[in-house]
Parts: sequence; C-alpha cells; structure tokens
Amino acid sequence: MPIPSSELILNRDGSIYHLNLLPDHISDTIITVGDPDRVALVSQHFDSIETQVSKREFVTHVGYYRGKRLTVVSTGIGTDNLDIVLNELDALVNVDFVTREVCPIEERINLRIIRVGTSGALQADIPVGSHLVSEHAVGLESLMQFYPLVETGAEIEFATAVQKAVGLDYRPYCVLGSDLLREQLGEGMITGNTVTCPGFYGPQGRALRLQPRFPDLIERLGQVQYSNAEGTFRLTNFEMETAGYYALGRMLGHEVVSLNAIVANRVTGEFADNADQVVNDLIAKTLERL
Ligand code: R1P
Ligand code: URA
Repeated sequence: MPIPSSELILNRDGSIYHLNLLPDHISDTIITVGDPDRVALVSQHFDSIETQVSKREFVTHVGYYRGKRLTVVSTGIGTDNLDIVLNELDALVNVDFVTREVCPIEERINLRIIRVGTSGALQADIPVGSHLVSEHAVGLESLMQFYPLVETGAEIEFATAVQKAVGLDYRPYCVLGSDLLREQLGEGMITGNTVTCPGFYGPQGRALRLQPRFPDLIERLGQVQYSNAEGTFRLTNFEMETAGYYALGRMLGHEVVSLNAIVANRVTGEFADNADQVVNDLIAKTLERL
C-alpha cells in the first residue's frame, strides 16, 4: 500500500518535509546534535563536505571524514523533534519516495545514529567535564504514549522504581540501549542511566521564578537503585532526547547511542566554565572512534 501524501510529505523537489533531504543525501552513519550551530563544529573536522541543507532547526552536513561518508544533523531540543528526525531519516533509507512503498524487509537499511549532546549530572561523583555513555534511558516525557514500544520485564521494573521514587502519576518508559555502539564509542567514558525530561526547568527540578512540583526531584532520582541479574543501576544524568532515541531506534531497527558531555552537576551546583571545550572534545573523540 502506498503511503498517502498527507503522511509521507514530500517537498516540490522530492525532499522530505522537515529535514529537506533527498534519499541520496544521507550516509548510513549519522551524528545527531541538538544545537544547529554544533553541526559545523562536527563537519569542520571533515576532509570534504558534499551537501549542506537546512530548514527550521534541522541543519544537515554530509561529507567525508578519513574516507568515511558521514552525516551530521541537528535535531533541536526534545523528543517531539526526535519523532520528526528519526521517522524522516528512516523514511529516507527505507521508503521508496517514487512508489511511496516501504522497502521489503530484506532491503531495509539499519542506520547507526550517534547523539552527541550536553547533559547535567544528578550524582555528586559525576564531574563536570566528563563524558558519559547512556546504557538505559528513562523517559519522563510522553512520546511513547503514542507508539507500541515493547519493554522487557527489567525495563518495566526500573521505570516503576523511578515512578515510585518520584511519586509520578504515570509510569515512565525505560529502554536499554544497544551494546554495539556503546562498546565501540564509549570506551573510557562513564557508563550511566539517563533521565530524559520533557523540559529543562521544572521537569529537571530547576527553579527560577516558578517552583517545580517536585523541588527535591534530584534527591529522589539520585536515590533510585534498581537491581536485577545483570547488576545494580542508578540514574546518572538529565537531558531531553535519549529515551526517544533508544525507543524509536529499537522500533525502527537502527543502532543508536547517546554520548553526553556533562556540562552541569545538579548536586554540587556547578556549571563547566569550559563547556564548549567539553563538547568539542566529545566530538573529536566520537569521530576518532567511528
Ligand atoms: C538543553 O539545553 C538541551 O541540551 C541537551 C538537552 O538534551 C537539550 O536538548 O542536549 P543538546 O546539547 O544536544 O541540545
Ligand atoms: N542539558 C539538559 O537537559 N540539562 C542540563 O542540566 C544540561 C544540559
């Protein structure tokens, strides 16, 4: 069945609606960043850039780094944006834009998607300036209310422990990321379990003029200890996309990993005075290892 034009929306030049990209544009390995200005910080390391496209917050550069074809795309902030980016990247490789048919299973392409983003630690012993690779992601936002994500028993238990510790009215979702990219790219980094929030202030326990509903959110999350046969897991850091990546990656069949530059520590109250350098170091480390 062809996908109707109201669902797979193509621009006049045949490119996909938000990302403005054509199927030939992207490579199988994709680095994703939140900040559109960070795209050039990645592609400045490329030997050559073949494509530069932008629309709204979605900036894409495609080029070669040490002979490997790489794409870097900005997502903007939040899992609502990720819904757009991951569905459209997947469509670019797994849907025929002429017939509007989904490719047969044997022709499907599994992308490698690497998030390089900033994050705030929620444990005192995770220093600002460190790099952290996300093992599990716990989503406090609502994206997975709209998809049939299948979680394992252990993931449901971990998410339930988070729900109880915070006193949330709903159960968050939890996804264990894929081992492959974590092992390839995360060597020497802190391995952590990331809380993905639907906001930067109240949903991460920050108070400027508004008092959040859970003023002690950091303490409550910091105390969660979930144990199963694989080990004991604690929550380590806050950001705003990782759970969406891991959940959509699992459902679409792509390898995904989230690499975090820790720029804030919410327990000690520090913000890295060299935050840009911490991000640039993570970019360089990621490219070296791809
Ligand atoms: C908030 O400042 C933003 O920073 C983090 C959060 O996930 C959120 O997107 O990631 P990026 O630095 O990749 O944007
Ligand atoms: N990004 C977040 O979402 N939270 C932080 O504390 C830092 C970066």
